[in-house]
Amino acid sequence: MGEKLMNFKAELLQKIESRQAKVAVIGMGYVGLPLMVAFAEKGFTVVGIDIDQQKVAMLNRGKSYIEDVADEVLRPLVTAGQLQASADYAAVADVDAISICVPTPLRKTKDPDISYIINAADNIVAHGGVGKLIVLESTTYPGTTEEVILPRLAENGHEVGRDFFLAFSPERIDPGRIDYNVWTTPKVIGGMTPDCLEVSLALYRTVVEKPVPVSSPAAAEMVKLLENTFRAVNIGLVNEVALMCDKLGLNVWEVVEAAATKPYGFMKFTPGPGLGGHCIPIDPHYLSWKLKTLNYTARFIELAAEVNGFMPEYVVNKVAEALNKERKAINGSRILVLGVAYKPNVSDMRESPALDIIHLLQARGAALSYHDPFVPDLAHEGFDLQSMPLTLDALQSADCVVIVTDHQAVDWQAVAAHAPVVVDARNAMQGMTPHGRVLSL
Ligand code: SAJ
Repeated sequence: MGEKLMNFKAELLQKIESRQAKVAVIGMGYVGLPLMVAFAEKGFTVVGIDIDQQKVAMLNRGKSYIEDVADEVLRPLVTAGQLQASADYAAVADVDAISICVPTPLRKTKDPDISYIINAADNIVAHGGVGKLIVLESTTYPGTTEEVILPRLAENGHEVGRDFFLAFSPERIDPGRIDYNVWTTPKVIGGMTPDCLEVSLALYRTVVEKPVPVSSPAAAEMVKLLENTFRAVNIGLVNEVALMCDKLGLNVWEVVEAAATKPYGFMKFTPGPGLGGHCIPIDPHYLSWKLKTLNYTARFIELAAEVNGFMPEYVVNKVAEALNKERKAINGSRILVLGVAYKPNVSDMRESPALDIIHLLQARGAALSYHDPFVPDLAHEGFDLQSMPLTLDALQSADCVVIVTDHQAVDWQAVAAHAPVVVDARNAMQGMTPHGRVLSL
């Protein structure tokens, strides 16, 4: 090993060991902010970089904008000068390690949009990306680190593992989860070279109880996609079981609950109105897109997307069926959508199936309203609604209440007691004594 590498690596390991290393986190969202706090709490000096000036200003005032990070945690770290934020990439110039936690959305064409990752890499290079450890955390297709990031960092003859270290480590931050945090969630890490792996393990070992080394960044990229594709495919399976139970005249909720009594070899997933969120509906398409470039069709991913994508229409068909039993049509009926966030007890609307359901009902002429304690306003292409209070009158005057997201905060007893017709896409009426007609998935 060359003299230069020996010094660079030894120096970086020493800085990490002594907590003298300065860490930059690019992307101060639900992944980046908790990671910044974790490093700062361990004694590192941390700078967050984000294009959102509001996030930068709030963080520098010790104010959190992420539900999982309390002001009381943030403020002392900012006051102590251990944590700061900047909208200027120049801040990466004098740091020793950089974690990239920027979004990886899909384009309208369902193709990966890695422009945020590329922008981060180009800015790191522009501000002297050499002599640092760079770890990509954003979920992306296998090969991104090696095929997209590495060439940019290796410009001007810089060599990975000698002039800079490069690794991939998928984020596993689950907003709202309290049983696991940054320290207790094992973290997979794949380095471009053995020295890259050694240095990234040394850094992450300070904030993660169980780092999990794998053989390459591509393996680490694939691990994350397996994790979330596993969910999308199993949710697709249980949604298809719901469609099969409907044909068989069986109660899918009873079937799932009974299957879940199997103490081994089964993992419970529940049917629902479709697949929402910023991870599960998106990540598998990164994998299927990459495999398409290798002339391989990821059949399970595509089939799960088809089944999950049909569920909003299936729910609307159930609404039509329920109203038909009352000799009513959707057209002109007052329909109250109950819960619009993408999953219970969160305010996040990204990819929420409620949006599809509302569009479909609107297209069939429904007089729409909604209630969601976490979502006061809902402005989307073609509609601009406000959450209405869940009063007795709102329940009694609706021709049909559609339960799309079963937030714990909702008074489900009142819904059962006063709603004349309910379509229940979440089994929220389980155990209730409904006053009116209830159609479940
Ligand atoms: N859903 C179902 N049936 C299920 C589970 C989920 O219809 O049995 C629906 C949800 O309503 C939602 C969508 O699928 O619309 C996704 O739900 P999710 O429970 O997978 O929650 P997410 O999207 O917040 O996924 C995150 C992921 N976390 C990370 O990527 C770090 C995922 O890996 C976690 O497993 C998941 O949280 C979790 O378990 O909460």
